[in-house]
Amino acid sequence: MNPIFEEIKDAIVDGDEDLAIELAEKVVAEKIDPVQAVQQGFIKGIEEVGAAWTSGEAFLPDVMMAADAMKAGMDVLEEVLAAGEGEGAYEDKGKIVLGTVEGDIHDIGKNIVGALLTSAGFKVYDIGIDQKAEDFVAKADEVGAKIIAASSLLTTTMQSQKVLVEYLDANKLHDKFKVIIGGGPTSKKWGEDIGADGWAETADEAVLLCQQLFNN
Ligand code: B12
Repeated sequence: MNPIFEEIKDAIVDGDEDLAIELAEKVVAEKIDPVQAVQQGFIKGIEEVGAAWTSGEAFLPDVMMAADAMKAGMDVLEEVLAAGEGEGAYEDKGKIVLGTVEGDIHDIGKNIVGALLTSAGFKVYDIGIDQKAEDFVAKADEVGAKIIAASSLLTTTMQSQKVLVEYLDANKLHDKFKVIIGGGPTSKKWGEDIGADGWAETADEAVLLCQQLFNN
């Protein structure tokens, strides 16, 4: 494994934004695989901080600093990730509307899902955080997306994923748009229970899921 991935992980754990940017720039300059940098570096770092917070070894400001460092580094990588399969490739792969559900402001996982989907050739319309069911649907309608992807990191806001599916069903739009869900507290079973069309545990599984859904 390239030692830079470990350095990236440590930069995130330390909440060192400048170093995260510097290392991401090095990934770009030296043509190191950006997907590996995300998976082996950035995600590993934020996971470590998350675990430390959960066990009481880290505090909220530590998490916020790590999240900021993560964002700053990911911003640098976004362009090379988007260039993944060449310009215009998305036209063939399909359009996806992505967002974090109502009541939830977590966006690190969502952004990674967006980056990897983009890098796999999909056109991703990221509508941001704290989004209502009708906002997801309005955007999907506007751009002609086939998939709506909804992220939730809180047990309370998981309910908003259910509301999204119910909204589509109630408006007879579920044939038009498929819904996929994900995020920390969600599960395959939760996806099945609420009538979602798919669930993925990680961003790379989200890519496989979208590839399957677009082929059907
Ligand atoms: C970073 C973080 C924050 C940051 C968010 C910064 C940001 N810009 O996102 C800050 C500090 C702001 C924050 C705030 C809060 N947080 Co917080 N946060 C976290 C933390 C540490 C990491 C989350 C994360 O980014 N993980 C890394 C990413 C890469 O993983 P991920 O999001 O799961 O995403 C992956 C997959 O799930 C999947 N995926 C994600 N989305 C989607 C979508 C689709 C469609 C698909 C297919 C896949 C997919 O792919 C991703 C990549 O592989 C977690 C702890 C943890 N261990 O997860 C707590 C955690 C989620 N937070 C928690 C809480 C309670 C809060 C607060 C309520 C705290 C408070 N008291 O204010 C607020 C919430 C405010 C709100 N209304 O949303 C709890 C939730 C508990 C629960 N079960 O409900 C957790 C679990 C911490 C804990 N153990 O208590 N948080």
